[in-house]
Amino acid sequence: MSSRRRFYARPLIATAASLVVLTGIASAAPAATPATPPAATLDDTYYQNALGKTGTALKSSLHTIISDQTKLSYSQVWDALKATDQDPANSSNVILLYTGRSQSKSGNGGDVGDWNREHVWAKSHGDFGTATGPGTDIHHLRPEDVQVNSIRGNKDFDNGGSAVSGAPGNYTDGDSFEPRDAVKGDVARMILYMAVRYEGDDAFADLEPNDRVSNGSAPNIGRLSVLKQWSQEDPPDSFEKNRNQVIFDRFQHNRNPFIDHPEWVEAIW
Ligand SMILES: [Ca+2]
Ligand SMILES: [Ca+2]
Ligand SMILES: [Ca+2]
Repeated sequence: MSSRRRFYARPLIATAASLVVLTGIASAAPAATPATPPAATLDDTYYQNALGKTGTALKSSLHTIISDQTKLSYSQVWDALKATDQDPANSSNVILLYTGRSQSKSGNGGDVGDWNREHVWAKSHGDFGTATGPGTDIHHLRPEDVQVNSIRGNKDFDNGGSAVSGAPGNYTDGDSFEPRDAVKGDVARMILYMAVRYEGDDAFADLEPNDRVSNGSAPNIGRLSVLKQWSQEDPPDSFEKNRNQVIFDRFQHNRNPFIDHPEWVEAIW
């Protein structure tokens, strides 16, 4: 028994010794390490046709790139938002856009205290409703408290107003809504994504930002100058970037270019 153990032990010791020697050789001669090909970046692949462009040429190129997507039904949006907006600190919850509240994924619905599906590009601006299309595009759909969603309504975005009850840091007046600082840039980049994605070449209106409030049912959302400022002040963070990646990997297979390249806001507008 003891001789067998020695028999099997010897090769193990020899192997360990060889590894030490090999490690020494590998570190002395880097060429011996198998070469890892550099990972292709999004610029090499997804955005390659947009690079180097600006203005309307960039917008047109991005429109073509991001229009290649899977489209969800409005009922599929519920489950998608449970993944895209999951609380990084609690996988049972989602984070609500304006309130910032972490709330149970299962607390969705239409009653007071529930969360529902906020259209950041208000669906009456261009009257696209909840048919599969802009109304179900989760790049601009976010979980929000039912009552706060109702207070935002279809208002354009601008600075100013009175504090919104139940949503610290948000303000509103008769014609506009100002989200809390942490999501100001997110809101801007969602609006600008919609402007590039929807150009009137499908069954829906050409959505475009302008510098007004009170756009009503026109396919416009303001105010562009304020949204540009918000995008600068609140650059993409890990939550927003992760959300873009989850949409790309698991749901729509398209991206929000302004999260990947915030400088393209100024390059187009
Ligand atoms: Ca206002
Ligand atoms: Ca943010
Ligand atoms: Ca457009």
